[in-house]
Amino acid sequence: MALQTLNPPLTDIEGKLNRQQRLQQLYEEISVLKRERNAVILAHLYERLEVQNIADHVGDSLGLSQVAAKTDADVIVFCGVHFMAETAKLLSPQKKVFLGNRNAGCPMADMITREDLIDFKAQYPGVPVVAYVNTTAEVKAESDVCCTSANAVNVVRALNVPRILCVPDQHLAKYIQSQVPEVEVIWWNGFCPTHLRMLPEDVIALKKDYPEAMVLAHPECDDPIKDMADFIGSTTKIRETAIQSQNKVFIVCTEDGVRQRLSQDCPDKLFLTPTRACAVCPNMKLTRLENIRNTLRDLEPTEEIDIPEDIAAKARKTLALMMAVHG
Ligand code: CIZ
Ligand code: SF4
Repeated sequence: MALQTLNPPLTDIEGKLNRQQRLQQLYEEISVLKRERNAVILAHLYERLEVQNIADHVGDSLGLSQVAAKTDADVIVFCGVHFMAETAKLLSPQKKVFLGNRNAGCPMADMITREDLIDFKAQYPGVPVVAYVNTTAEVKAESDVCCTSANAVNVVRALNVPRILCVPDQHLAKYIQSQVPEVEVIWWNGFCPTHLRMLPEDVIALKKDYPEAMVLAHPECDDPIKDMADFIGSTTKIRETAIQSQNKVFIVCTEDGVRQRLSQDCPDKLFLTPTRACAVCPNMKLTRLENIRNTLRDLEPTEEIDIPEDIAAKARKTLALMMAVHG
């Protein structure tokens, strides 16, 4: 009996050592391949920590795509989901762009197709379309201007129009509406399944145990969570806010990668997650170090992100207009 209780910890330690050795070997293989290919690795804050830790840059999809465009890399490996790699390709048309794992898609981005948007626009002739960056290049190409969760409110204000169509996230749209009441926001009914798994009662329960905790929420969360938030913003803004804050306890209402990253960034602070179901985006966790190694090793031409030029040109315009109205 005593032996049985002693054995599992030993196996655990061996397992951890093996995993550490395997990760170390993959890190080395990736570093060599990265140099050979003159590649830059980008990781979204929702990615696994080991993926974030091998990346040259970590952040949100637009910020990462902008940073990569300024490098002289020949190859971009984007550890994130498909629309993010498309954004990187739009801003770096001369570079070869690959997803860390080609199967990583975003269910929210897939909730509106180009055809859906054409029909939506036909119902509201002349009303400009504001597309969240979480959209396919095809949907961006049918839109007037893009926005991120960080700049959405300012982009909409700068448009100075009475009505907008907002796609695909109804929750970001409702947030914009609350901040810019003078504009009528007509939204598409898309949503992020991961952000909607966070429940207000879990935030309330955590607040009972940690009344001093600061609540940080992503606009993709449902209204009751945002109503409780001390800060609402993009992943990058949430991270900056938590790092700079004097506060020691935070309830992080966004995908769990951000909480994990913050726990690594600030070991002296406590980061809690408000969900019993765990706010993990399965698509964001698809990329493993093996996938990055294989992508860099093979540079498989059929896996390259390829956007037809007529679509790319129109989609690029919507990103350019966003940057023009809001840096
Ligand atoms: O575009 C991004 O990076 C997303 C989806 C989230 C965020 O707020 O950074
Ligand atoms: Fe899409 Fe939500 Fe996953 Fe982000 S967290 S990639 S919006 S499903």
